[in-house]
Amino acid sequence: MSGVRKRNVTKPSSQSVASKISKGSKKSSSFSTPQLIGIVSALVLGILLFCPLEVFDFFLAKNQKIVRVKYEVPEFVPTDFVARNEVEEESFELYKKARIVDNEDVYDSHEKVSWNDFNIRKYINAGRVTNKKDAYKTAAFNQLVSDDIPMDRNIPDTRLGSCPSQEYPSEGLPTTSIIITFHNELRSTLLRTIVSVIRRTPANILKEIVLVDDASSDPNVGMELIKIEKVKLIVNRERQGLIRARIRAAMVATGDTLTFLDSHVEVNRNWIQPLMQRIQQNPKIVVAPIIDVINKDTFKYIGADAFLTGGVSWAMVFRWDWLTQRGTSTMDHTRGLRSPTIAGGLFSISKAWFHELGEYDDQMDIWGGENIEFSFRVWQCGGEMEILPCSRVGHVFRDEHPYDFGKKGSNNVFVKNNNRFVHTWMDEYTDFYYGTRPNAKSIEPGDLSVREHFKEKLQCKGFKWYLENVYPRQYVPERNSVAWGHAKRGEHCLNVFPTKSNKSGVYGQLGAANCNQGLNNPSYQDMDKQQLVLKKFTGLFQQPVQMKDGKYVNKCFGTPDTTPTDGAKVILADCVSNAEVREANSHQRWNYVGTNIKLEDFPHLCLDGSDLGSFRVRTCTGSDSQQILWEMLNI
Ligand code: UD2
Ligand code: MN
Repeated sequence: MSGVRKRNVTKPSSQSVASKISKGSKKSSSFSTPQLIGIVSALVLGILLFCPLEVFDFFLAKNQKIVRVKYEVPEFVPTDFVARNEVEEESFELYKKARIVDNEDVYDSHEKVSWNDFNIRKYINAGRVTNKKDAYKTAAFNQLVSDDIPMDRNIPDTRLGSCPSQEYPSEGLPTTSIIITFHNELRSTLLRTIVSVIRRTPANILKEIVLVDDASSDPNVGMELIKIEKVKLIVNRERQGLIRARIRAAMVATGDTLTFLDSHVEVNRNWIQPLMQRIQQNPKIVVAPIIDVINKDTFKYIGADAFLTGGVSWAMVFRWDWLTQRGTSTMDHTRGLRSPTIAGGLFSISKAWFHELGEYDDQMDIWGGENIEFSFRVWQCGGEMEILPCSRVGHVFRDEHPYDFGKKGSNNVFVKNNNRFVHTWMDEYTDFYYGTRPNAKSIEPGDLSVREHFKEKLQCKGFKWYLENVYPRQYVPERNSVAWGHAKRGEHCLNVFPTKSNKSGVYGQLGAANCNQGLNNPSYQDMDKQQLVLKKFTGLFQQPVQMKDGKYVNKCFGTPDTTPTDGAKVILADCVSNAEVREANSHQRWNYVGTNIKLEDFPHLCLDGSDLGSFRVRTCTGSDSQQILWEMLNI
C-alpha cells in the first residue's frame, strides 16, 4: 500500500517534470500544423470569445434543453491595497480581474434532477473512445475502464482505528461549497466525482457543487451537468489554470466553508464530517483528508498509508514525510496530524478565512506551486493545517499532465509559480531553493506587491519561525558550503556503508546506492546516509553521523593514509581538526572542480566510483565514474 502512495506523490521529481515538458510541448506543437485548421479554429475561438452570450449559449447547449437561472454572484470587495507605481497598479488590476466573475459566466438550471434521474448513459456515451490507443489520450488514465465503472460504485471503507465507529452530529456542522475545476476531464471521472459527493455528503452540509470548466474543448462536458441537483457551473472562456479557476469559484461559492476537490476523485464514507467538525472547532484550520489511490489503469480503489504528513524539498517539490515516531499501532486515527504542507487538491477551509488570507496568488498560471505557497501562508499568517485520517478521498494519480501549458511550457510555468512564493515567504532561505534549482534564477517572479500586502496586513511570521515551529524535521543546509545534499554518480547516490571494523574513529566506506530521496522510496527519511556537505574555506567533505547521545556530528571523508595513493579507499572518519600543519589533513581536503571532486593537495586524484560499493581516489580521467552531481550548489 505504502509503495503505491509514495509512487503516486502528487508532484513529479525534476526528471518527471522534464518528461512532462517534452510531452506537453509535443502536444501543443501538433496544433499548429495545417494552417487551415489554425485559421478556422482561431475564427471559432474568436466567435466564442466575442460573441454575444446567446450565441455562446447556443454553442454550448446545442442538443439539450437548458433553462438557465440567472445567478447572482456575491459582491466582490477588493482589498485595501494602494499601488505605489504603475507596475503595482497593474498587479492590482490583475488581482481584481481574477476575482470579478461575470454573472453571465455562471450557469444553473431550472430543471434540476437528482443524480440518479440524470441520463448517465447518454452523458458518458457522448464521449466514449473505442480503441486502446485512445484510452489514455484525454486524461492520461484509462478511459476504456473508467467509462464502464458505475457512477455509484461501492469503494472499500479504508478508514482505520476507531474512525468507522465515530459518530458525528447530524445537525449544526458548517455547510460547504464543493469546488471542482477541470480542463478536459473525462466525462466518467467527473461525473463519478460528483455522484460520490452527492451520495456520501449529508444534504444539510452540501450547500452546492461549483464546477469550473477551465476552457475545455468540449463545453458540453460541464454544461450538461448543471441539470443535476446542487450543481452550478462557471465557464472560463479563456483558460485560466487551476489556480485562478479556483479563485473564481471561491468568489461565487456561498457555503460556510469551501472544499476543493480534483475532478477525478471519489469521496469515501463520512468523509466530510471530520473536516467540518474540525473547522467548527478552529476556524483558522485548513484540513485535508488522507488521499487514497485510484489506480489509473484499473481504477481499483486502494487505501493509502495513514502515517504520512505533507512536506516539501528545498527544490519546492511536494513530498510525503513519514511520521518520525512510528506510533502506528497506538495512533489515534480520530486526531488530526499537523501537516507542514498539503498536497493541494483536496482540502476544506472556512470561506471567510480563505478570503481573509487573499485566496491564491492570481499571477500563478496553470498548475503547480500553489499548494506549497498556500501552506506557508496559512502557517505563517496564523493558521494551521491538519490531515484528518478519518476522512478519506480517492484520487486518480497520473504520471504526466495530459494538457498543455501554453507557449511557455510546463517548466517555465512551474518555476515561475515557485519563484513567486519563494520570494514572498522564504526570506533568506531562498538561497537553498536557488541552490537546488540554479536555473530557476533566470526566470523573473514578476511583481509581488499584492502578495506582500496580504503578508503585512496579516502580520505573518518569517520562514525561520515556520522551520522551527512547523517543520523542525526539515534538514536545514549548512551555509558556507560549496555543495550540499545528495550527490549523484550517474543514477546512483553517494552513500555511506557503515564499516564493521572495530577501528575507532572510522564510521564507514563511501560508495553509491539507489537514491533514498525520491518518489519511489517509501523509506526515505530526511536524514540519511546520503546527506553530504562539501565545506567552503576548509575543503572538508562531510556527513553528519548520529552519535550515541542522539546528536549528529559531522565526520570527514578522506583516504585512510595521510598521503593518498592512486586506488586508496575513501572512508568516513573523525575529522583531523588539528590542521595547523596544512598537511595534517590533506587526505581530507577536497575541491569541486567542474563535476569532479579532487583532493586539494593532490589535484591529479579524483573521487572515482568505478566500484559502486567502494569509492576510491584515482588518477583523474574525466570518465563518467568520476562525475559527481550535487543536489545543491554554492549556498
Ligand atoms: C496536485 C493536486 C492539484 C494541485 C496540483 C498543483 C492533489 C490530489 N492534486 O496535482 O489539486 O494542487 O498538485 O498545482 O493533491 N485543472 C484546471 N485547469 C488547468 C489545469 C488543471 O482546472 O489548466 C484542473 C484539473 O482538471 C484537475 C485539477 O485542476 O481537476 C488538478 O490538476 P491535476 O489533476 O492535473 O493535478 P495533480 O493531481 O497532478
Ligand atoms: Mn489530480
